[in-house]
Amino acid sequence: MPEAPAAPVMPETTFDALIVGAGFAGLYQLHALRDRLGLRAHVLEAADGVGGTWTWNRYPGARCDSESHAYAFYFSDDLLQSWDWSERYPQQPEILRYLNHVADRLDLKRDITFGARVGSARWDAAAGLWRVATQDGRRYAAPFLVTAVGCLSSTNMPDIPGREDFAGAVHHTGEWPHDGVDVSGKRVAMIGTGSTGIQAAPVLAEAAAHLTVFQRTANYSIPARNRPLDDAFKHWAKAHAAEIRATMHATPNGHPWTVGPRSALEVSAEEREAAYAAAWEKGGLALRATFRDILTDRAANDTAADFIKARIREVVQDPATAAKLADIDHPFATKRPPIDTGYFETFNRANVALADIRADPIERITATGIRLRSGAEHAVDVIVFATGFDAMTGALLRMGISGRDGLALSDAWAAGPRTQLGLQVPGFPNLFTITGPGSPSVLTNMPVAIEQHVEWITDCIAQLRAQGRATIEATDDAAEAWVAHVNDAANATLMPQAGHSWYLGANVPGKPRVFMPYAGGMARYRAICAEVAAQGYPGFVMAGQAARVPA
Ligand code: N01
Repeated sequence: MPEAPAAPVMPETTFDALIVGAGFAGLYQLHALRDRLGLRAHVLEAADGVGGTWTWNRYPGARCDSESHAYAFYFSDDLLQSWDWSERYPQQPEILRYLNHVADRLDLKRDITFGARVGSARWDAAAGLWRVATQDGRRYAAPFLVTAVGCLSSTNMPDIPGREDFAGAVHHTGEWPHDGVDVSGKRVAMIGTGSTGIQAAPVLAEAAAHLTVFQRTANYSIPARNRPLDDAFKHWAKAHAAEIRATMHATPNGHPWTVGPRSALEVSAEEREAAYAAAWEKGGLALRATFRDILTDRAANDTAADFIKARIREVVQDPATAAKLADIDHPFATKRPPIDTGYFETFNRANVALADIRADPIERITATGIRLRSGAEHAVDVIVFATGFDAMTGALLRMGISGRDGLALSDAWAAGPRTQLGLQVPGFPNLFTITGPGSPSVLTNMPVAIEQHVEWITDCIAQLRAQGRATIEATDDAAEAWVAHVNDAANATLMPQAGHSWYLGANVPGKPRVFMPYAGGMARYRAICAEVAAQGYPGFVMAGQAARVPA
C-alpha cells in the first residue's frame, strides 16, 4: 500500500517575542513589549477573541469579586478615563467589553492570532529561539516566550464513573457554551460549591424547574451587595485614581482597602461583632480585612468564622439544610472566600435542594441522573460541573513546554512548581510566566499582580538588551530558596489548614501538594522584585551575546 503523504510542514514565522494568551496579562504584555520597547511581539490565543478567563467563564451569574473600579488597568490614564463601569461587581459580558475596549484603544488585535492553541514550545539552544507550534501545526519562533495563560484556565473535570452514560447535557462552568444553556423547565444538578457554584446557583435556580446543589465541602460566603454605580462614585474613582492605585500597591491583596490594624482578640465581643456586622452589611471581600490577624491566628479567625456561620443559620430556614451549609471544616478565607448574591437564600426556594455528598458521596452518573452511595437517585436533565480548575500549573503543563537539553516542564515540576519569584524556571531561558506559581497572583486583585509582572518582565528584557546579552535564566539555587520562602510565607498563615484547597493542588487527583501562590503579600513581593532588578538580577544568569539596544 502506498504510504500516505507526510503532512506539509508549515513555514515558521519569527518574532522578537511570543506571548501566549490574550487576557489582561497578554494584552498588557503585548502593549509593553511592542509600544514601549519597540519589539515585534505577537500573541497566540486559543479563543476567537480577547478576554482570557472572561471568554471561557460565561456561566450564569459569572461576575468579578474585585470591585470594578479596581479591576482595571491603572497603567494608562487614558484607559482609566475612557471607561465607566456600570456596577460595583461587573458581570462577565461587561468585563469582556472592557478588554475589547482596551485592545481596540491600544490597537492590539492586529498583533494577535486567534484560534491558535499552543501545543508545544521548545527551547532551541543553538538558535537561541523558542520554537512554538500550535495544535493545528502553525509554527512560530522568538527569542522570548511569555506565558499569559491565567491561573484558572485549565478546567478540572472529575472522573466520575458513568459520565458517558448520561443522556442529558453536561457542562463545565469554565467551558460554558457561548450561546448559553437553556435550563428552563429542566432539572439541574450542580456539583461544586466554590466561588463559581456559589455565583451560579441562585441564577440557575431562578431559571430551572429544579436545582440540586451537590456539596462536598461547605463554604463561607459573604454578600456582595452588588449595586449599580452612580455618577458621583464614577467621578470620584476617576478623580482619585492616583490614590486608589497607591492603596492597591501598598496592601497585601492589591485591593483598594487597607487591613484593620487591630487584633480580633484585643477588642470586646460587642465591638468585634459590630465590626463584622458593618463589614457584612457593606459586603464584599473586605470582611477578611476587618482585623489584622484573621488569616494568621486561629482564635481570631474563629471569631470571623463563627460570625458567618451564625448568618448562614439565620438566613436558611430549614434547620437541617442550614446545619449542612454551616458545617464548614476549614478556617475562614483559607480557601478563596466567595462573595454572593443570594446564595444562602436560594436554599429557601421550593425548587432547590442540597445534597450532602460528604456524608453520601456520588457513586456514579447514570443515564438519568446521579446515584449516591446510599442508593439514592437524583433524576436530572442537566449536570453542571462547577468543579474548578487545575490551577496555576495546569495551563502551563498542557502547553508541552521543554527547555534546555529537552527538559520537559512536567519533569522539572514533577514534585511541584519551582520558580524564581514565580517569573522564571531554571532550565528554561527567556521564558517568563506572568502570575506564575510562586507569585502572589490568585491571592490578590489580579490586574494589580499582572501589571507588576508585565512591567518587571518588560524592564528585564530591556536591561538584557542594553547589556548586549541574549538570554536570562533563573538559577537553581535561587529557585530553591524562593520555593522555601514561598512555603514559609504560607506556613505563617492559616491557609495550609484548608487541606482540600486548589491553592495546594489538592483538588486534582495525583497533583503534588505544594502551596503554590506566594502568601507574603503583594506589597512585599513588589519590593522584593524591585530590589532584585535594582541589584542587577541576582538569582538570574544573563548569558550569550546580542546586539546592544539602548534601554
Ligand atoms: O472552583 P473551586 P471554582 N466531587 O475549586 C467541588 C476564581 N473565581 O470554579 O472543596 C464533588 O473553588 C469542590 O469541592 P471540595 C476564584 O479564585 C473567581 O468555584 O474540593 N465535588 C468545590 O466545592 C475561585 O477560588 C470568581 O471538596 C467536587 C468545587 O467543586 C477559583 O476561581 C468567580 C469534585 C470547586 O471549587 C475557583 O473557583 C468564580 C468532585 N470530584 C471563580 N471536585 C470571581 O468572582 C471538585 N469538587 C472573580
